Amino acid sequence: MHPPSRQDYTSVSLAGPGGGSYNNSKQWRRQSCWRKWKQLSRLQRSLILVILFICGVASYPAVTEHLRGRSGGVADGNSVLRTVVPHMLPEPVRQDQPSPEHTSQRKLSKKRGPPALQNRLQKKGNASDSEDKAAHGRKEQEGVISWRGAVVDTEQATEGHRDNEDHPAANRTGKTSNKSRASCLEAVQETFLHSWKGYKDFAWGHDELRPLSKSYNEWFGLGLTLIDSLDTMWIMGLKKEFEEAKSWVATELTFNKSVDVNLFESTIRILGGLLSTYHLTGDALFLDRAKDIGSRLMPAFNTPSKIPYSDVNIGRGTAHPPRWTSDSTVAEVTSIQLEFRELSRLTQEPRYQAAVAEVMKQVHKLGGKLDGLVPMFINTNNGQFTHQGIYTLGARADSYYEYLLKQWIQGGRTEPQLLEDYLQAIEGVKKNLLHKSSPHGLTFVGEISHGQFSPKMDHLVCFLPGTLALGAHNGLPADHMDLAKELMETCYQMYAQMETGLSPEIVHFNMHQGSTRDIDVKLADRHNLLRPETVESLFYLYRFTGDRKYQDWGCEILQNFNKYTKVSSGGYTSINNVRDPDYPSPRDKMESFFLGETLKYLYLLFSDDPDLVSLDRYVFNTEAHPLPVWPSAV
Ligand code: DMJ
Repeated sequence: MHPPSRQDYTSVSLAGPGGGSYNNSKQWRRQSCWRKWKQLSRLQRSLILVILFICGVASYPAVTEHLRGRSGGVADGNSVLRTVVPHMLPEPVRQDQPSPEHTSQRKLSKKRGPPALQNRLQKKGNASDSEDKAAHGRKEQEGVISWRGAVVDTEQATEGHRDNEDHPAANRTGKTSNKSRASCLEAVQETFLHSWKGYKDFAWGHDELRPLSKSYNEWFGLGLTLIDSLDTMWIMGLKKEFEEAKSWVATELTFNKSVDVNLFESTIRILGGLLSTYHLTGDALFLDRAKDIGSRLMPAFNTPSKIPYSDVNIGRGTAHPPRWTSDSTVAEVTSIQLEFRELSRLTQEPRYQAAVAEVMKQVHKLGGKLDGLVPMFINTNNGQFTHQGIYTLGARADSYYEYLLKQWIQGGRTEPQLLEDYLQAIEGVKKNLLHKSSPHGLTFVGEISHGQFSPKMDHLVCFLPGTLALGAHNGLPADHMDLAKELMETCYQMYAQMETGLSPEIVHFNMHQGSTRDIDVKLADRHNLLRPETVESLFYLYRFTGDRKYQDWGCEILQNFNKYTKVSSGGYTSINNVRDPDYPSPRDKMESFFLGETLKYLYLLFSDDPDLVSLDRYVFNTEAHPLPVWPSAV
């Protein structure tokens, strides 16, 4: 890593071509000016010099910003001169000017990939560049405001293409040209390959890459990033990389080791990743491995209440709660169902499905909910909610809501209890957690803490627009889609209003009149872990509305990941400070979900092919691994 103070500087020559040759009239004008200057008193000359100096200083930041190619100021109007990005985080590839790497990658992408997926990379939208520009121009005249160069309509989300109309890519409200969008698709594949290079060079077979120290981090010791990435590579058509990873799974991966794993994390990443790769490839290797890890996780359910423990030793077949408590996290015990239900269907062994269905049954019956909203902890001895009083759609509760809807969809919309709980919870969100910020009226989902509303929203909550849109697509009330669009705008603003264009982990919304900005970020919450939730929702919203602005927003986010989190030797890193573009302070960790989720959703967002993992045939688990909607249901 280069020291933070190390900076690159651009030298700018102001002398234009032919600037040195003057004709006679120019010379005369210069002489006459000089005469007039000499006629002024000393006081007059000093005054003019002072005025010129002040003008020069005042215009300096704007000039340097312009020279450095930034459009628009930072969200808070802070005019502090920003210097260049630290050397270890290179500039992104510009969308409209593919680099040589870009071009070679384009060639690469044509050659690679399973036959059925190959030509999907070439597909582009229907709208012409000029049509896009015209649409954008119209939009600007209709009274939109611009934050950090992003076009935002504060009144209403753009009326997009509706579900069931001809082609989802028909709407052209976005401001990016089709050519730029096509290069976003290539750029996301390139981003994946750069991440993979880092992982392969410095962390192969280990859990997570530490890209700055060119080493790795072990969590479970099960090749987490590799397994999380399998289906992403398949979907992107990266056949060579996929085959290398597959041979590691075939020859190196073993679950027969005494290691404690977290039930939820290993279910969504490992079991989910193996099952989805099995479905996409049809290769029995992945099903074998899925059965192995699935059966090794089962001891977690041997608890007095049948609410599973958080941790399992997959080698010894023992399970336990965390050292300090006998509680499990509600989101964790209720977000393993899609995977275990699918494992039962494939193996014809009912025990997996029975175990996770029991959890849902108990949680369904429990008291202590607030209009369908659940607390964050549940006790593994007595099966009751504990630490009650906090209701959030963020950490520790988030995917409970997601899995209510997705299980209902997975099973062919035949389990009314799941739907009832989901619908009730969304009403609970509307009644208790939904508010608007000041001054721009962004709709956000806050939290209830012991009866008090808190305008705090985790980035994790940004899964909700996508989930609401998925529900509406499956016949749930149309106002779910309206809310999805409003929240999508908010999640995008959580990126666009930060100086790096990347969202912090947690934001606080201002609600009092007279606020000058909608979003505040506490010092401890300024980090970005390369999380997927916003781009996940952009993918759903684009698929269901065809509104190009969602692709544009995703493109912008991808560019900023490349600008502020890319490590030149390979890989991307989470950062500590999204508010400091000069030194975002890298954390030296690339989470497996960056490859498993973030880049997969971005790729699907840009792909424009609704059949590439169709949302009518697949349901994504909470780690972005697509599992089939059960056949009898389609
Ligand atoms: C992922 O592991 C999953 O999406 C999970 O549901 C939430 N946290 C991370 C990504 O942010």
